[in-house]
Formats: sequence, C-alpha cells, structure tokens
Amino acid sequence: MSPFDLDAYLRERRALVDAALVRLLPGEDVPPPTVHRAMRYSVMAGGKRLRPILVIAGAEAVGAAPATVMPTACALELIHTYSLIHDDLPAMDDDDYRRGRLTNHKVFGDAIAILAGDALLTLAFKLVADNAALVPDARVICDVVAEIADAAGTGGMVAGQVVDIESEGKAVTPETLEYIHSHKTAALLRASLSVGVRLGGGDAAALAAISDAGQSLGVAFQIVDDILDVEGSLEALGKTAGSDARKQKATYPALHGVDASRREARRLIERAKSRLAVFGARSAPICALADFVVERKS
Ligand code: GRG
Repeated sequence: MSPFDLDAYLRERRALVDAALVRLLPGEDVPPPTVHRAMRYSVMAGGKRLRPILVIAGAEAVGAAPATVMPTACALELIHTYSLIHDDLPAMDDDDYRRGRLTNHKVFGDAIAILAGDALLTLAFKLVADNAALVPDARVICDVVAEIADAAGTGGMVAGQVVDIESEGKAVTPETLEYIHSHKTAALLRASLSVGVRLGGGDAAALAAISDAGQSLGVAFQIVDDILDVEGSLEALGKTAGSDARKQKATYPALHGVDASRREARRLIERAKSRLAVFGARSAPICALADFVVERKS
C-alpha cells in the first residue's frame, strides 16, 4: 500500500475550506463594514485549518463527502478564530501577533475585536443550522449543536481558559494541568472529529471511538503547542514565542520537562491511532493528521 500523502490531503482540504469561508463570511462592504472587515481579517489570515479539516476527516472516516459537512467545518474554524481574537486581548494574554500579522485588537481596537469574536461565534451556530440543508436529519443537527456548544462553552474551552487564567503565576498540580489542556484545547478538537462522524452518519461505536481518539489527539496537540512555545520562533509560529514562561503559565514542559512532554505527546498519538482501527483504511487521513500534530513546527 502506498503511504498516505498528507501534504496533498491538507492542501486540497484547506483549499475547499478557504473557498467556503470566503463564501460564507459576510462581505467587507456589508453594513456595518468595520466588524465584517475585522472578522475577515482574522479568519482569512491563514492558520492550519486543523479543526475544519478534522470535521471533514471525521465525515470521510464513515464514508461521507467533504461537501456534506462544509458549513459545520467552517463553523469550527469561526469558533476557533473567535477564541484566538479574545485570547489575544489586553484583558487576557495581551498578544501583538497572531497568524503572522498584528492581532485583531491592534488593528481594529478592543471594542471591535470583542464584537468580531462575538459575531464569529454567533455566525458559527447559524452555519451549523444551515448544514440541515445537506444533512436533513433534525436530530443529528440538534446533537451537533449541543456537542459544539458544550465543547466551546463552560463544559470545554471557556472552562479551560478560566482555570488557565486563574492558574497563572501559581504552582499547579498535574491534575489541574490535565484539566486545562483537555478543556481549553482538546474539547474543540475532539468535537471537530466527532461532529464530522455524526453528520456523516456514524453509529454509536464509531462515535465512541472517534471521541476517545479526539481527546488523546487534542491533549497531545496542546502538549506540542507548549513545547513549541519553548522552542519555536515568531517567524515559525506567527506569534510571539516564550510567552507562556513570561506569563508564568501552567504548561506541560514547565511541569514535566521537554523530553517527558514529547514522550507523552507520542504516547497519546499512538493511543489515538489504536482507537481509529475501527474505521479501517478510511482512518488513514486522521492517523496521518495525528502524526502531523506531534511532528509539526508551527
Ligand atoms: C474562550 C476567549 C476564550 C478563549 C479560549 C483557545 C483559547 C482559549 C485561547 C487561544 C490560545 C491557545 C494557546 C489555545 C490553545 C489552543 C491552541 C493551541 C490554539 C492555536 O491553534 P492552532 O495552532 O492555530 O490550530 P492556527 O492559527 O493554525 O489555526
């Protein structure tokens, strides 16, 4: 069997996602233009598009086509981008660079950056509703809405962000660090895979396997993100490196060291891949993405 060509897969899926995002975001001239410009500024700044690609890969794992899940794939990218815009604000991480350009509030001001984030989060749920035109089972769409809301809200990303902020400058236990990683980052990555499988028509066994794999992959992703913040650069990352240490953030390398962190990320990725066996050959893209998560340099 020829090895899976991840570069080609990512290139093709990214192009599909980018084209859909251009189409689905309000035009820059639509009133009020400022907020629509701010939304496009951060969404179209690039980024790996990992979450929408995971939605697509989840759907493909159960035999569905990318087009079937595209509105929801874009919704996950909008939620992710909103979280980055708000996380970069002076009241949170106060960062100047993101995705290789000035952060949203540096260009548009704090008020518009907050509103652009709010608007992206709101639009995301409209896109999931719009997915009903492609997957006409109302029960599935309701489950997808609920799962994304849980993963993005105080059952997931917001909860992780709260504990992360409250832990700054404090010695945290491994359990607290695990809580932060699994809520702040893993929840949305896990949900991305899971809603792809849901919309693609996966059964309960498929959902259990993808959720488990997504959780491991999500925590591994954040551990690698922590390592990159120690070892990366502004050029490679598109954001300022070393900021975790400066802000005395709770990170995996700070608690366990870089070598143990890398070993744990690899262990989690192997665990994720073993859970994907139920999807047979159709899991090849997710397995390759899992390897990419630990090998990535940005
Ligand atoms: C609820 C306001 C609010 C914030 C949520 C997600 C988050 C908390 C903050 C963003 C900062 C951060 C380091 C989050 C962890 C997740 C993460 C590593 C985000 C970066 O994701 P990538 O690498 O980014 O996929 P690109 O730009 O490639 O999409």
